[in-house]
Formats: sequence, C-alpha cells, structure tokens
Amino acid sequence: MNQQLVGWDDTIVALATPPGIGAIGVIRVSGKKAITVVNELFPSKNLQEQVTHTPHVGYLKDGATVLDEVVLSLFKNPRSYTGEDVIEISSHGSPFVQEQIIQAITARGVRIAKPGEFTQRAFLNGKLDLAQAEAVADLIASNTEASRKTALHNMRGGFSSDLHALREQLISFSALIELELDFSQEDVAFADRTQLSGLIAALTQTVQQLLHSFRLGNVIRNGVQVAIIGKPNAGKSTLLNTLLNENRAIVSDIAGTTRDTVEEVLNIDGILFRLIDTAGIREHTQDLIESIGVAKSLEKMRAADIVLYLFDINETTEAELAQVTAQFQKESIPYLLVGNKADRQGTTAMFAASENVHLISAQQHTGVDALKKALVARTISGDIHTEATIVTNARHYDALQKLAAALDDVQQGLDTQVPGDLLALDIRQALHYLGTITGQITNEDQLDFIFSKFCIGK
Ligand SMILES: Nc1nc2c(ncn2[C@@H]2O[C@H](COP(=O)(O)OP(=O)(O)OP(=O)(O)O)[C@@H](O)[C@H]2O)c(=O)[nH]1
Ligand SMILES: [Mg+2]
Repeated sequence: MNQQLVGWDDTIVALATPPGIGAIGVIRVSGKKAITVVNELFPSKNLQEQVTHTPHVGYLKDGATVLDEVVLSLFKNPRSYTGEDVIEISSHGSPFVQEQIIQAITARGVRIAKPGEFTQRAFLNGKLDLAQAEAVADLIASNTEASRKTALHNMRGGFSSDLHALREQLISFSALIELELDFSQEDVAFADRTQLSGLIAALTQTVQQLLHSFRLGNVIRNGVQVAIIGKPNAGKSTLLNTLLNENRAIVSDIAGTTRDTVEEVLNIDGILFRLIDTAGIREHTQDLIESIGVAKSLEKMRAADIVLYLFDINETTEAELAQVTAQFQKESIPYLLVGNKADRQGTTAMFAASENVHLISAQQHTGVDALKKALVARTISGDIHTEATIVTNARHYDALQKLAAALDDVQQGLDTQVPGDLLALDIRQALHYLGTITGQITNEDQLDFIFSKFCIGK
C-alpha cells in the first residue's frame, strides 16, 4: 500500500521517552539500516547474528568515544511494532547522552522521525488499521479509567471488528446485486429485495448505535463542563471546595464574593468533570466588576454540558424555582436543581423538598456523594460498557454519518425499486466511507494530518 510515499524507505530515529532527565531514556530506530547502523556503534557483539526479541547489554561507541552503557532490544522485521527492523536503545536518561547517541545515528544516514511516524509505518505495513492507530494516540492521551478502557478496546481492534462485520455484510449484499446484473438479460432477480431491505435496516441500526455512542465518547475524551450557577451567597464556592475536598475558592458571607470564574477538574468514577464556580447572579447590580462577573456566569451557563443550579433552601420559594426551571427548559440547558444549606432546614424553609431537587449541605458535606452519583448518571445514563464500542473520534463520527446517509440512499433505492446497477453504486459509496475509517481508502495528505497529531517517537 502506498509504496511511493516520500521517505518511506528511510531509516528513522527518535527519542521515545519524554525529553529531560530520567533514570532511563529510550531511543528508537526503525528501518532497513537500523541494525547495521547501531551495529557500527556496538562493538561488543555482532547484532546481525542475534535472534529477534533479545536484549543486549554493552557500550555504545562512536569511534573512540564511549557514549554510554546501554541495553539494546532487538526486533527483526516483520515481528516489530513498525513491521520493520527495530532497535530500542535504553540509555541513561541524560539529555546530553541521548543527543550524542542520536547524533551518532543520524551521522550514519538515519533521519529524525516525524511525529507518529513509527505508528504510521505500522499502519502502512498492515500491523494496525487506521482506527487502531488512532487509538494508540488516544491511549497515550488518556487520563482517566474510562478513556483508557475505550482507547484500549479500539487499539485491540474492537471498533475495527465491528466495521469489518459491517463491511462483510455490505460486500455480500453487493455480490448479490452484481449477480443479478450479470443475468439482467434473463430478467431474474437473485437478490430477494425484502431480505436486502432487512439487511440494510440492521446495518443502519448498528451505524446509528455507533453514532449515538459519540456523545458518550466525547464525554470520555474531553470531560464534562459543569457550571455551578445561583444567586450570591447560595454556597456555590463552598460546594466547589467540598466537591474538590480543598479550599480552592474563597467563601464568605458577603454576597458577591466570587467575581471571576474558578475552574477545577474533578474525576468521578473515571469521568472528568470540569467544575466552574461562577459569580452569583443577581439581576440589579450597581457594581461594574460584579456585573461583568454576572455576564460571564451567564456565558458559562450556556456553554456548560450540565448546570448545577444551587439555591439556599431557606431563602428560595417554589415560584422562584419554577421560574428558573422554565428558563433552563426554554433554553434547552441540561440542569440539576441543588438545594443547599439543608443543615439549617426547618428554621425559615420556604421550599418543599421534591425528588427533582438534590438536598445537600455544602458546608457539612451531606448529600454530596449522592450529588456526585447524580452527575455521573446524568452524563452517561448507565454504565460504560467497555465491551461495546464507543466512538470517540470526530473523524470516525463524520465518516459514520456519511455511511448512514449512503445506507439511507440504498434503502430508498430498494423502496422505489431502482435498477440494480444504481443500487450497486450506492453500496459502493457506503463501502467507501467505511474504508476511510479503517484506512483502506485514504490519501497521503490525510494520513500525514492524522499522524502529525501524534507525539514524536510513537
Ligand atoms: N449553614 C450553611 N451555610 C453555608 C452552606 N454552604 C455555604 N454556606 C455559607 O454561605 C455563605 C456563602 O457561601 P459561598 O460559598 O461564599 O457562596 P457563593 O454562592 O459562592 O457566593 P458568591 O460568590 O458571593 O456568589 C458562607 O458564609 C458559607 O459559609 C451550608 O451548607 N450550610
Ligand atoms: Mg462564590
């Protein structure tokens, strides 16, 4: 595939571990010259004669200069990450030493790898498909249990095997249609059109499920924006501190304490919530800075994935709450109603508890765990099933949408009894979009774009 890619034949080198001082740094070399070049620097053994998947300890020497004492891991093609000959040099983690080793290697006709180039080669050599390669980048970027699980599922080919099954079905479908075309003179219909229609419906359902999973995928990848909104003194900053378990935001009994928004990240059950404490909203404020803060609160409210509307249960009437709720509904803003200061309930309570309201005491930490659970439930509505594929990648989402549209065309064609050759065209279109996800259909620019987002050395 794509043999004519520029630089494809080069041997490449890069530091695979983060730059800086560390116990060990790993330098990766991949390509035709990997073994001969490193062999020149490694006098103690002839690496050419060693078997694959073996470690070798010894000195790296550039002429008379001893560069470092290292461990080399040898992977001979095709049994390596890239499918080419690969040597991983575990050197001492000094940036100076690593730089010298890399220079000694590049001086022998090896070039520095581009970001993601090792994985790109793995893809081009058929070690992974494109969806799996992209999952490698997701795995490296994962920062929660949920993102790790989905990336791992996709890297192991979970998503790819779903797509493979779809592809097989579409191909058998088109084979039936093509057969019909071959015999069109004889006017026989090989393909049972009701059966075909059933197949397209099943395929559409699978694609819709994958599309649907993207909302969750987005949550897993990017986290959930949660804006804490309410009147001054409702206890918003206290709630933020309680959720975080630290005194992050200033709390006081002076209304209008929070002027600028405060944002912090909280991991609940493997999902990242981006909590935003905002300035209390009051309609008439003379204070310019406070009014800027209020405008910002409203902006955060509209941009949030979920709004926590926090109110003091002792100072809030049913009518007020109904008004606020109506506003959220009108603007289609997802919200949770949270009644605070439940520790003081009963003294001046104007508000009757209902199941739509989460009662808490931000100060006494009561009801807060239940609120966390409600946030998670609101976000994912059910467990994250790691066995099921969750689409996390916008490129895949886009291709799946096009695939769904193409399947729709096929279905319409079946409904309106269009001739088989037109159906075949639509099916080919559907296969095309499927192929763009796994990389069976792709172009060099697109590949470069995808892999350029990887880190160097991967
Ligand atoms: N009794 C009681 N007091 C609380 C509770 N939560 C907050 N308070 C008090 O309410 C006052 C206001 O709390 P803040 O967290 O600063 O309120 P806020 O909503 O951030 O206020 P602004 O930033 O001014 O909009 C402080 O005196 C808190 O100690 C609670 O659960 N119970
Ligand atoms: Mg505050």
